[in-house]
Amino acid sequence: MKRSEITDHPTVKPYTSPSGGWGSLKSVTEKTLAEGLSVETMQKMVAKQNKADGYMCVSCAWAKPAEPHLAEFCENGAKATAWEITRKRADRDFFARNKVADLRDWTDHELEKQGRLTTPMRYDKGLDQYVPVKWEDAFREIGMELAGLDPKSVVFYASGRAALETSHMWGLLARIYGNNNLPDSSNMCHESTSVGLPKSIGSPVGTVQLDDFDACDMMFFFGQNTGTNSPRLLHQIHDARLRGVPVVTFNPLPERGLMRFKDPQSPREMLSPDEGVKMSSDYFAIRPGGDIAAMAGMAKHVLHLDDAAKAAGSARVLDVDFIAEHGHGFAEFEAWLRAADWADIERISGIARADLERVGAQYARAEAVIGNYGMGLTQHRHGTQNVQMLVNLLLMRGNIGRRGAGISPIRGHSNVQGQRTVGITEKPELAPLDKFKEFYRFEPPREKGMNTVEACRGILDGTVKAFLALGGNFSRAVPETALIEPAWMKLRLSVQIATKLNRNHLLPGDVTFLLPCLGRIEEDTQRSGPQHVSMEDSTACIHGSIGWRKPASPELLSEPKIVAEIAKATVPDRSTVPWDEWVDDYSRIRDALARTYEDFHDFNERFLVPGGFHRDLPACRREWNTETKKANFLVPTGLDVNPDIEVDGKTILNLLTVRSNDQFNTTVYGYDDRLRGIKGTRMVILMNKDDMARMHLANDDRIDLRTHADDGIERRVEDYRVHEFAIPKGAVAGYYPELNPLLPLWHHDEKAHTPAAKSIPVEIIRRA
Ligand SMILES: Nc1nc2c(c(=O)[nH]1)N[C@H]1C(S)=C(S)[C@@H](COP(=O)(O)OP(=O)(O)OC[C@H]3O[C@@H](n4cnc5c(=O)[nH]c(N)nc54)[C@H](O)[C@@H]3O)O[C@H]1N2
Ligand SMILES: Nc1nc2c(c(=O)[nH]1)N[C@H]1C(S)=C(S)[C@@H](COP(=O)(O)OP(=O)(O)OC[C@H]3O[C@@H](n4cnc5c(=O)[nH]c(N)nc54)[C@H](O)[C@@H]3O)O[C@H]1N2
Ligand SMILES: [Mo]
Repeated sequence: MKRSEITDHPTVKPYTSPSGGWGSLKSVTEKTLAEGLSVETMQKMVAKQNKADGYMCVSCAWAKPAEPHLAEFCENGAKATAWEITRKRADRDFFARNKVADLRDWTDHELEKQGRLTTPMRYDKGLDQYVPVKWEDAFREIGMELAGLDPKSVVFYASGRAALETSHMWGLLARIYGNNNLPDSSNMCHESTSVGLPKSIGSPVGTVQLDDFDACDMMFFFGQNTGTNSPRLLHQIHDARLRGVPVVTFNPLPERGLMRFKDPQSPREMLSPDEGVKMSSDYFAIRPGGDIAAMAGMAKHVLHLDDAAKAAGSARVLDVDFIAEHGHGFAEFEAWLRAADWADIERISGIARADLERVGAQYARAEAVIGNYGMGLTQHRHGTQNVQMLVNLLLMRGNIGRRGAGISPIRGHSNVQGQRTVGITEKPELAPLDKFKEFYRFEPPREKGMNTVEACRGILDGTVKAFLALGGNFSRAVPETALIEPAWMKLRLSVQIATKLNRNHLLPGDVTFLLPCLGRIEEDTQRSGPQHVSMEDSTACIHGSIGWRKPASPELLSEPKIVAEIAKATVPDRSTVPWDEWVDDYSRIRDALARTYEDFHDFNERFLVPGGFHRDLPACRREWNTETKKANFLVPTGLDVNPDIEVDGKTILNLLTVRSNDQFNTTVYGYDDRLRGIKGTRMVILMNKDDMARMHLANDDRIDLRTHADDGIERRVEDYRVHEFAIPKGAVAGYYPELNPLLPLWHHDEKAHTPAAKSIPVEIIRRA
């Protein structure tokens, strides 16, 4: 099998049907059947997903309601489930048949499509194959290897899926071993949120809960593709729209889910011939990177309306009481806004002043506003400032810590937020190290560990010697693929705990293990019986989850068991962590979490309550854990989020890398992006028709892309096809992770180090 990214007749046509609707049901059914699953299995999956007595969906982190719909799942949740519980297996025979070098030619889709990993494997250099290894031998050798390395040269990565219980153990393992090298997928994702929000409002996470969506009277969506990436949130938007709530969306691409939606759970909508509900009252095709400018325009208009109200002696438009009691830095922010030039705002955002004034006036009338956002804000050079500017806008009218209002970062992986809550962090000040010391009698390291960008640097310069991955596909998800991949193969030790085969597993170091684990949907039975695990959703609610599916192989171990065994082999007797007792009964890990984190008190009693329990966030009750003890208005350094990137919109264009409707991060389910009308390919670059005309390009013309950077490194991807699309002039879009070779490692948010995957300066080169 060879790389075959392009089918014979790929097509790109505008998609005019609503999201949800029949297209969604058809897509789910096809994917489920392809994984060899029966109708009964599918029914069981529907009955259990996101229910209090069932399992938490393995796809996105969106909130799970206390009173779920009968079918509390969505197109992509169902696909992710089918992908995990597939009947296909990448078993011993598969690895005996295939050399690793050959597998490196396969696509991401082909690799994962082989099915679930079944057997622990060790890489054999002589054979260039993975061969079965006994679990105990694997653990012993990993422990011996780690004992011989400087702890500072070892990385413990976590992708955001593993449960709170496993994450707690993973963080302890790293610290007992001797480092805080705990990068998380969050470093590539909402780190701009985790760094930005604490400075603004003293909370690292969003302040809204599900019932706020019932009480809001306006919503913003900045750079978040709800229909694909958190489809269950479409229900909240849909219901708000039926109540007449304005939803104002800023997105360079026409994302179908935020335009039209038919609720697959509403027979009336499904049977009606109309186009579904109009999801955004206004949809602005903002220029990528134009968000601070657009927000400044609206905020400027709020000031203008407030001036007029003051002059007329009528009720103020600014929430002056809130600003006086809770705000800090408003005067500087106001001065900055007044000085901002409308011509710059229009040019940088690509949105007309009249439009920004119109929605600004709408905002000024609304009493309870939610600011939703995703990667379109966080993955820029000024990602953190983007987030803080949205907070500024909300604070002007007291929209934080009030029912129906708040800041709403839409998180990615199903427990990515929770991992950060329980100590998966490279920043020592964010973990309760003193408690770890007291409870487990070891000396936790106090130096800062490596984040994702720093771990990549260490891999490139050879200072990182070992990489242990609790899930994920690190080498594929990070920037600079072409440099990272060969450097990875120089590692002394690579340990990958995974459910499915991916490209990172095919980059062996000297000593390499592939350790297959149970998925969350599977029964996890330990000495005390069937085990629950838990996770935190995007709205800071913590839920229990229990699997029901028979494990994909009798050889699989649970993630907590694997982590415990690595710990016992690596750091025996260096702490009093009761690894075995914890594995026997996960409720003891939850007791340990309850002791460690105040928010988790009575954890075992509360975590199975329908809807989960909410972590206590001071910002929600207007207590501000910031240095000023106030909610801070923070002045951006400029209107442009990528000021130092030379995108002239002529030869150098701004590439934004996005997800298709047929993928979960580096997991590629298929080659159709139904909601963007793309069929049969991922090797496509979407372009504005005027740019195409200017460059004399026609649909289906073949091109290469090259990064525009003067650092002496040639970054290039080859043989893409261009296609006309509704995208602003000067911008192009294509799919992650294939385009990651173009993303320089240094091109990241200046404060949070989130790779700036939405603003890569590129040149287009026509192929002969
Ligand atoms: N089915 C599915 N679900 C997923 C995932 C998946 O891959 N598949 N991934 C999960 C993860 S880990 C995450 S982090 C989330 C990601 O979910 P999103 O935050 O939706 O991330 P992206 O798909 O990268 O899309 C970002 C959106 O921002 C827009 N955008 C790009 N640049 C700009 C800009 O400068 N300004 C504005 N306003 N918009 C811009 C893009 O057009 C796109 O619609 O989804 C999670 N859920
Ligand atoms: N250019 C560009 N790059 C990006 C992004 C972008 O928008 N553009 N987005 C970034 C973002 S937001 C993120 S979050 C990262 C994602 O980075 P990662 O989280 O590292 O990547 P995933 O693709 O989610 O990982 C998929 C793999 O996880 C393993 N897996 C799945 N389920 C389980 C499980 O239950 N347990 C274990 N142990 N393993 C499991 C499977 O083997 C699967 O192959 O990528 C980032 N990279
Ligand atoms: Mo993410």
